[in-house]
Amino acid sequence: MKEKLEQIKASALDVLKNASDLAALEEARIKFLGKKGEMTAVMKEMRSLTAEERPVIGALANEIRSSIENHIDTKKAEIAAKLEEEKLKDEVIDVTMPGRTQKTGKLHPLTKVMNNIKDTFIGMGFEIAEGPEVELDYYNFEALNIPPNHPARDTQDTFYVEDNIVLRTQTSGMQVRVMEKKKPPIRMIAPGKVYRSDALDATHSPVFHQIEGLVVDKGVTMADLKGTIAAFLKELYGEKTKVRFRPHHFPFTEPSAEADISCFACGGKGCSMCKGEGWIEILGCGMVHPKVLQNCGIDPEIYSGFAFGMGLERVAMGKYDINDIRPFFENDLRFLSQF
Ligand code: 2NM
Repeated sequence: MKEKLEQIKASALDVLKNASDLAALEEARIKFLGKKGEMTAVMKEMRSLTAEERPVIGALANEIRSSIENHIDTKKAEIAAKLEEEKLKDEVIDVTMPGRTQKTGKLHPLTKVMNNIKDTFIGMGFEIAEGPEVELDYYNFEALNIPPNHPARDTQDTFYVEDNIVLRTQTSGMQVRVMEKKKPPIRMIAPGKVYRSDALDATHSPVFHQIEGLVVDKGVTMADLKGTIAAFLKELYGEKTKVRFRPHHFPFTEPSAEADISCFACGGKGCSMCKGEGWIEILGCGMVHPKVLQNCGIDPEIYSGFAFGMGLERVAMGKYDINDIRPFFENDLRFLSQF
């Protein structure tokens, strides 16, 4: 029996030496020390021993059992240490490595100029009204005193969705909606995309942005129009900017005018930016036509108002010295990241 025990020990130590993972260790423990293992099998034979032999073999068996246990524990610690080391190697972080910089996004130049203009009008007590780009003929034309045969309705200019539905060619439909709903005083701007059936070139795009504005109250005059527009343009282009008004015609305003600013490039002397004129055309405006007020349920005998409209792209092109409208819509980062 002594030999058997020594044999088990030798065989166990051999198996343990080659065990390379925790599963192999557990397998060895069951094989040698388990309830149905080799040691247990030998211990069962103790009964056949004499009273003198029993304690001697018993002591040897205990010694061998604990020796195998010790070997298992040592090996277990070795394997665990190796696993830990491999794990740390995998997770190593080089804190001296340069970080990956996150590129910050930027606002589109049109968004910047639009925000600027909105802020200026909000500062003067205007509200912002936004609405549908697919618009009823009534709101886009009819209510604004644009009669059925007016050239502005020509299919050359307007995208028709259906007989009486268009892609809005101006944001004025929003002014009509606000006048229908709200009693004066009204101070509002309507910013947004508008559509015209134009071929794309350096100065035309079938989609562009407009900001239109409207003020309606008792006793509003052309002087209010001129003062408000001049204050706005000086805020946008600088206090030194001069503003002039020239007579013009729009179906929805009477009288109508166009506003020019003194050239921001040459200050009015004449240069390539203003084509030698010294002035740059910026917006259209006028006193709201009595028929338009009436169409919207506002009594023109009690109330009067002024309105204006401008193209955002044109303002941005002047501000940033850009001579082509197309890059605004091309999403080329080499262009967009400059602003
Ligand atoms: C412009 C020029 C002049 C305008 C008029 C109205 C309304 F609804 F009150 F009649 N809204 N916008 C207007 C006036 C627009 O754009 C060049």
